[in-house]
Amino acid sequence: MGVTRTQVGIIGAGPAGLLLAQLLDKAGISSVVLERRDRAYVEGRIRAGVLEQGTVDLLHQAGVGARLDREGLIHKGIYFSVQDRRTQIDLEDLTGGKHVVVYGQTEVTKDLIAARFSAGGDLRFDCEGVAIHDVETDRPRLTYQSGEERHEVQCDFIAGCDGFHGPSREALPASVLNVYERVYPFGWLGILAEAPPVVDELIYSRHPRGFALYSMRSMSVVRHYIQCVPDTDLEDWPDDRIWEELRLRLAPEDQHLLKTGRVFEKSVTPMRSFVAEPMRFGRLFLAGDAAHIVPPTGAKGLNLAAGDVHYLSRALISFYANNDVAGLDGYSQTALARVWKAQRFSWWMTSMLHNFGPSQDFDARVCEAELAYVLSSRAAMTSLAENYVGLPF
Ligand code: FAS
Ligand code: PHB
Repeated sequence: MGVTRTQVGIIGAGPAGLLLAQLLDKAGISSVVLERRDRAYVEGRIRAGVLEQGTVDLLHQAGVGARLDREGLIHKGIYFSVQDRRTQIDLEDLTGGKHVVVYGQTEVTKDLIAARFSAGGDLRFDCEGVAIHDVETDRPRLTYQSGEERHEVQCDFIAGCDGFHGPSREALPASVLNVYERVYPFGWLGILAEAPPVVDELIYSRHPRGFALYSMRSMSVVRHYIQCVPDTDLEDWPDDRIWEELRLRLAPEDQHLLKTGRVFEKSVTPMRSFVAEPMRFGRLFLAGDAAHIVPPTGAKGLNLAAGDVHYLSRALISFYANNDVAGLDGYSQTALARVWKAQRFSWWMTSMLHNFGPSQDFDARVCEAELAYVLSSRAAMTSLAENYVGLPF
């Protein structure tokens, strides 16, 4: 059995686990990151695209802001397309100068992995059967299998950054764990394609045919989504049908702006709102999708993971520097306060912009009225803008 001793054992090499390891390393705190999949899989996953300023700042603190500054696209606003009219929500004007940066999560992950290795970080891929032990003691452990060999990581703390399907949330006893969930009656069919964006910023479209989002990864690669049934079979959606649906869900005067191109990624994402409480049990701390999932309508998933890591890294640094446990003891409450605000915003954006089907006529009318009010009121648009650019940590 290979045994490693470290200060923080981290499960998962997604944005949460990698960013935590990098921030701890900058503070001289050792960690081991155990990732189930291989590096190519992790670096190949297509996910989020919009970074809040707080996330950008954290990536700079972690020493991975250079390519982000070079290649990230600063977006000063977003568009809503409703009832055949496109309206700009000027984020910078409404929030006193704040904006978002469009930079794919895939690139964030690649930058963080490269930084971990160049710092000599202990980042391990292909770790099978990661198991969590003794979190109610001051000597928690992780075990896993790699090929024929068993390994053990002895640590002071464990960070469960293993996403929605990982083992860490299950390590909380049923008597302690509270779960809050809402599953939506639709999903998003997303494509990545070699084509120019429709316009210079994102378009969120509420349309009788269903929601659509026109996003991008660069000025030559687009990331578009259409609302679809949750169990959509991609076989039913050849590229031409997707492009036609994307065209139809734009305002008539914008439809000619949609340029098609080679589709090189196609996937369906289910929609749910999910929170697990508490986010700490003994020496185990949950961060990111391991603790919460938001519908991507508010572009919050990746940014919430960064927010958790902000709080957890500060708490761990304060513990090792000053033997101060206040941050650790307050972590769950502090992180959840921000998680629930983002849950509310993501649920509100999702409810307002999606078509819930004929059985929801009253709700549909209320959502249409809500959207009409938002687009006619500076106060309402300001509230949307300050949530979209990210609430303060
Ligand atoms: P992640 O899921 O990214 O990472 C968890 C890691 O843990 C993975 O690498 C996994 O392989 C590993 N792991 C799991 N089980 C393990 C085990 N037993 N042992 C070791 N490792 C294990 N958010 C947005 O803001 N905008 C979007 O458009 C958007 N689109 C999304 C599309 C999809 C298909 C999905 C699934 C999510 C999307 N999200 C989006 C949310 C997404 O970006 C997450 O919020 C983000 O990946 C959270 O990062 P982590 O918490 O690190 O979890
Ligand atoms: C994306 O570009 O993937 C994206 C952008 C904004 C969202 C969701 C996804 O709200």
